[in-house]
Amino acid sequence: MVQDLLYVLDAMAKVGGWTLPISRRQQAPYISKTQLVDVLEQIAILLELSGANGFRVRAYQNGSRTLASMEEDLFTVVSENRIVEIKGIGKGIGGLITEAVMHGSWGDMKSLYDKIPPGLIEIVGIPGLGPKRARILYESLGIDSVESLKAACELDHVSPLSGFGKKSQQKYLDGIDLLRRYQGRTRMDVGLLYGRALEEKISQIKGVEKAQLAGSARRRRETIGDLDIVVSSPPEQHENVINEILNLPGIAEVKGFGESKVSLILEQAMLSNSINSGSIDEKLAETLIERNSDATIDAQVRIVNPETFPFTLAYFTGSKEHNIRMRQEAINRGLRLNEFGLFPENLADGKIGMEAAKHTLICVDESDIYKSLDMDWVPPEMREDMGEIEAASFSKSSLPTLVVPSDLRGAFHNHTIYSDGTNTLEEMAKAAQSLGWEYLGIADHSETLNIGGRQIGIPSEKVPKQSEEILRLNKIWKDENIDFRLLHGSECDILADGSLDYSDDVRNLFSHVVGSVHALGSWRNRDEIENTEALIRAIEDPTFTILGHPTGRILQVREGFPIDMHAIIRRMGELNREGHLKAIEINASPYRLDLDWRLCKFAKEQNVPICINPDAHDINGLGDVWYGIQIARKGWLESSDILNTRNGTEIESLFNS
Ligand code: DGT
Ligand code: CA
Ligand code: ZN
Repeated sequence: MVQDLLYVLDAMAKVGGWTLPISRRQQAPYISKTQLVDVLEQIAILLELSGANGFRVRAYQNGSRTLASMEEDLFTVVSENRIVEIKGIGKGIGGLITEAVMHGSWGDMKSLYDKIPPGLIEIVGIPGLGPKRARILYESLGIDSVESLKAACELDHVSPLSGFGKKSQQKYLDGIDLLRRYQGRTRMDVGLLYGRALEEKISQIKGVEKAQLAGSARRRRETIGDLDIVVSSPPEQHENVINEILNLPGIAEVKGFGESKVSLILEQAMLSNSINSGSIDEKLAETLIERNSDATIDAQVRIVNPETFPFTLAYFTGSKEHNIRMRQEAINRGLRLNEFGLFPENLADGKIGMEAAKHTLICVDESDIYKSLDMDWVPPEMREDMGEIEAASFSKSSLPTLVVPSDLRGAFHNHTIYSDGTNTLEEMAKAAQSLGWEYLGIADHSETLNIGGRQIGIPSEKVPKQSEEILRLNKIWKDENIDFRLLHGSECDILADGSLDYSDDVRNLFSHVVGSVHALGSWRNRDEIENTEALIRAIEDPTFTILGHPTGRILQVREGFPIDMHAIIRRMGELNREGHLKAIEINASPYRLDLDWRLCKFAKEQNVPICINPDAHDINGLGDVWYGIQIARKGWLESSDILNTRNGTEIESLFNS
């Protein structure tokens, strides 16, 4: 079952359906065994969806399975023309494999891939719903997406079909539900959007003194399970406040409520006409609404008396691990700490909840709680029991002063219409200036990057044109005494063997090179050691400046490739100590947030500078740095640990040296 779900999730992840792998290799074998195993399996499903006969479908299923269990090296077998001698691989499939391995092409398979609606691929794999049934649903009811399947089941259109019935229909609904729950967590940007909307709506209710987001959202985890909101209100208002909350717009379902707690499922309408602060949020809300996303998120709301609020807020902010340490600190001082207060042991005896709360030591805010335990207030992002308890204690008082968004003076990794961006150099520059930045690093894609056969990267011969345009713009600003410059960098592909795209001469034209892996296929099919060696090779190149989105992960969609990130950071540290500038980026796109926050402290200890890069593909994308800052804070970083807090002149001279 989990296998089924993973399979669907993976299929759904590939927005727009499946695509045939494109080789990035310069010579055979162009396509790896793992890639072929996947493709053959996909072809079997696509054939079944398109109504091909069962014999053909099974041939591809068998082919995939046979290949997966083949012990001999595929390239050797293919080169020696022995592939059709393998039991389970016929002439047709043998030919397909040979063509893919030796030439990297797929015959006429592309038309099969193009023919099937992506939504149809998504519904295959919902428990009990294979390609055969998906095809019947498509032909008889026009069902071509998870959404349309859900609607059809709810309207009872599926059960009358011959061979389906009420039981199957319910099973699909349960399956869709399970799928959503399994996907379960929500990206930080979307979670915060819902969280802030609810926070604001509750704050405006009469009788509410304060409503504040707690939980993983307040700790700025990269994904959020459910929202936790703590509400402060005088006791005589609680009943009314709860009623008002239950009547807010945008609630898909009330899962339960009591005297001090409401458990909700929020839906998209929560975002409509919510008074949101900041343009990033509004943009995202619009996009979600445009896509008519039926994403929902759970929210737990706790209503407490004003004097209890700081304790409840601290408790539900977590993390659980941090709370456990805090409780121990309390015990060490003869105190008891929970969501209702901080009690001297003897006073709290035998009393629970609000009854016990009467006996608490008084704390007007969170910092009072920490102070009572001889500690500095710990910023919520750091409450993960990763050393903050020790650093906060009065005996050390060594918590870092965390970086804030206004510390940034520019960024190094952004795209324009020269590659896959949608704004011009000038438009991007204007947007950066309006953020108060002193520089904007342009790093369009490099030559080899193509998606679906379309070249995305800038061909070598067009690089000088971009240089000239940047020089021209920089001169204008200089003449006008405006402290702003574009930095002409490149997001240069790191090829599978660790070499960098473009010739040395071309790469030397750039002010900085953001080296990134994009052809994930071969990196994900290799082991950690090979990948680590290849990446280190890339980093050692004299033109290499910044490691872009280090693992290539897309949150909740795909894992990054296997890599020993500690080894990478260690090597970068050595190179920095030898006088080279080798920085690592926190890709601030909320889809990536890569480098992971858990590795930031290590990078800092190794003296590897961090860049917070929005990887913007349009002017609005620049705002993503905010998410990068949250992650940097979560990783204990201070302004001085971050390269793009330096001023424009400093950066210019650093990149020139
Ligand atoms: P999430 O929702 O999975 O993204 O993560 P959190 O951290 O929001 O966790 P959640 O919603 O289960 O609970 C919110 C906070 O409540 C959690 O961070 C710490 C506190 N908490 C929950 N359960 C426990 C517990 O069993 N022990 C302690 N000490 N604290 C807990
Ligand atoms: Ca939570
Ligand atoms: Zn990239």
